[in-house]
Amino acid sequence: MPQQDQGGRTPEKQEQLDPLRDRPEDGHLTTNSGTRLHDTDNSLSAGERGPTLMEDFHFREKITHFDHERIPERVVHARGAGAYGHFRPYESLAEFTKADFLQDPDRSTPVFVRFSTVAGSRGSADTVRDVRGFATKFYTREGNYDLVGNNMPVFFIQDAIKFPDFVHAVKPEPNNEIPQAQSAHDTFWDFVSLQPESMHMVLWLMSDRALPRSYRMMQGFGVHTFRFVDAQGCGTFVKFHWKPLLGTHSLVWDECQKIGGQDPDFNRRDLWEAIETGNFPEYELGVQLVPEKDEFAFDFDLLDPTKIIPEEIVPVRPIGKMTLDRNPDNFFAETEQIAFHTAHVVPGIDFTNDPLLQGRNFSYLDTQLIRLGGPNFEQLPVNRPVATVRNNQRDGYGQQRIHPARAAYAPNSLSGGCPAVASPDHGAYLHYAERVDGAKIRKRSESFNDHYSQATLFWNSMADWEKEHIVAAYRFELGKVDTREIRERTVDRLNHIDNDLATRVAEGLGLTPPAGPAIPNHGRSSPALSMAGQEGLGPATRKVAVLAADGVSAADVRALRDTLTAAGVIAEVLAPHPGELRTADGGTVAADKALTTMASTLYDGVVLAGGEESVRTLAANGRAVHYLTEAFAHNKTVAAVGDAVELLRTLRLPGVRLAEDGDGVVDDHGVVSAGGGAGPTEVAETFTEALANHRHWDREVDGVAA
Ligand code: HDD
Repeated sequence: MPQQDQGGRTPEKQEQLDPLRDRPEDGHLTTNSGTRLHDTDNSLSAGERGPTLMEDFHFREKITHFDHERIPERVVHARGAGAYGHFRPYESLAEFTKADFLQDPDRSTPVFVRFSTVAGSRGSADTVRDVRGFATKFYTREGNYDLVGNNMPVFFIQDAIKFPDFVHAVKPEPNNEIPQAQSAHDTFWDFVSLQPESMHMVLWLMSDRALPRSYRMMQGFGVHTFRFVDAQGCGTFVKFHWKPLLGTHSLVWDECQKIGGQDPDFNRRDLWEAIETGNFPEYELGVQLVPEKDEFAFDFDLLDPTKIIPEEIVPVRPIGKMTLDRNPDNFFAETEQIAFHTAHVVPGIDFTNDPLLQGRNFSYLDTQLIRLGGPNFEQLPVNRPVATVRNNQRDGYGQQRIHPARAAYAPNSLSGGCPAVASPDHGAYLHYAERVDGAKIRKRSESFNDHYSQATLFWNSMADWEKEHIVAAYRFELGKVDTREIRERTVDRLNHIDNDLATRVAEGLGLTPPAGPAIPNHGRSSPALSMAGQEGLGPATRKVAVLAADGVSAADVRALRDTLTAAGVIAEVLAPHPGELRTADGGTVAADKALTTMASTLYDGVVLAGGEESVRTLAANGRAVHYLTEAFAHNKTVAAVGDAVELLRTLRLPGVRLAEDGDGVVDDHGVVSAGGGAGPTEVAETFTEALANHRHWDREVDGVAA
């Protein structure tokens, strides 16, 4: 019998959490020891105007608890947002791994995913230029498996011992704690320009991958080469990929900076709202599989986390789908207290000797001890495995379990030898029997030495607009670097990747461009690295602003709402004021929000509804006009319906042809308009199609989107 997801409510984990959920509506206010209270507004005092009494146990308990509410934020990835969901494999992967959760397409496994930025502190903005964390906890029947990945497939350093150096360099500078959540400062660029192994990852960081439109539209990567192990103990190298079904899409830098002020919770809100409205984010899990015999078949080392395996060499095989369908009930209890650990593995999944992974396997357990206050963090509700936990580990801060057995040791006879170890046939984890032999040395393998070829591969694979954005990002970031030598050194590094890149960046910084390439460009590319063409399922769940004012055409608003909603697009009517709008035919329509509280940056497209009076009002409203010009400058889909086309015409959008009288629908570079030959529904339909392209990069807009 296939297991029911019950609307994706992941039954095992749900059942486990339910009894722990607070039900304030079920009773009276009490102290932590359960004594009922009759007043929580006034402290106990000696007389009406007298001092507060020490005896006031309620006051003391309430304030003491408050004083201790905070725990240390994560040393990296402090800002995040999470959700529950479930994962189901498409088919059995028994050929490669014995991992139980990858055997049966009829069985779904509960998951919790936490997305995050890396550098900023807990209260920083979502839309900063940064890597995004993509960490998934699978609550499998064999124990928790954590896939702790990022939205970029490589990393800054090759050995975990460099991680504190890297993080100290990217975090705010230690003297003045500036800047928050930004890599655009001297210490970051000082470090990376002296650490050529970071060049590939820095290029990803300067690309639009660092500015995701949504966590729902972001790829994820396990980064390291891991190992699948089958029932016979045979290994296969594996790299993990998450692919969002909505396609991979980004914001542009100008938007990011503005959204940082307009809605610092932009990505968090987007995830929350999508799940609340039933638009459950979906991701396909894919694997690149490499037989062990091919370990040395590549011109890079599989153990080097600054390298990808190009998809054209080893294709990504889709193996299952994850759906996120439930928001946490309490941010702190769940999203903040979830504890990921790369060494949370299950039988069938093992490590390789990637030195970054080896170090991570130490760091994640260690960090939870300080962050969550002791060794019992696995007992926090969100961390509890659905598999049974049984061992001789005892006591410690916050111990939740009552262990009745006298014997907390093995071997024992008092508890009949229990808990007894399991054999691999009964699900015990057996480390892959890799043969290891070597002298103790501190030395990086020579096979890790090529720091530039794959950076060049990435650069070569970019569309023109992606290259333009990368160049602009380097100019911005390095423009914020005060030390000239650091800027020069970085340009020199870039010249090892590509001469054109180095030249363009140097020119933007007023530096002398390099005379010629330091290394000739190898000319290879990998189309899978570009975001161009990664459209996904269509326009569904995109957000559109419909601009209107009193006197708007009711037919236009209706046609827009109906057509957009039918395509799964979220349409919001914005007007000079929220509430009811008078329509041209004497009726009313609802305005969802005020123009002033929103901005074009918070939408994927902007449409101007018709209606003579409404258009006249909006033409005189600088903010409304700004919605249109700004959305156009950010290469978004823009449209005008009926007589609103004339307002669009007055904006003289460069290089765009608008419909003339009598024309049908015209879509020119994502600007949609119609003359008398087409009605509002047809405009809305063409607009919806154009919206699915995400952006229209072929517009003649002078660098604003970069
Ligand atoms: Fe890490 C958190 C991803 C290298 C040490 N890391 C953390 C999170 C993600 C990653 C997604 C947030 C998890 C959550 O949402 O709670 N980290 C990566 C990736 C890496 C990587 C993809 C390289 C491939 N990390 C890395 C190294 C070290 C760490 C080399 C240390 C040697 N990472 C940590 C940490 C964190 C962490 C300090 C902070 C909070 C936590 O673990 O729970 O232990």
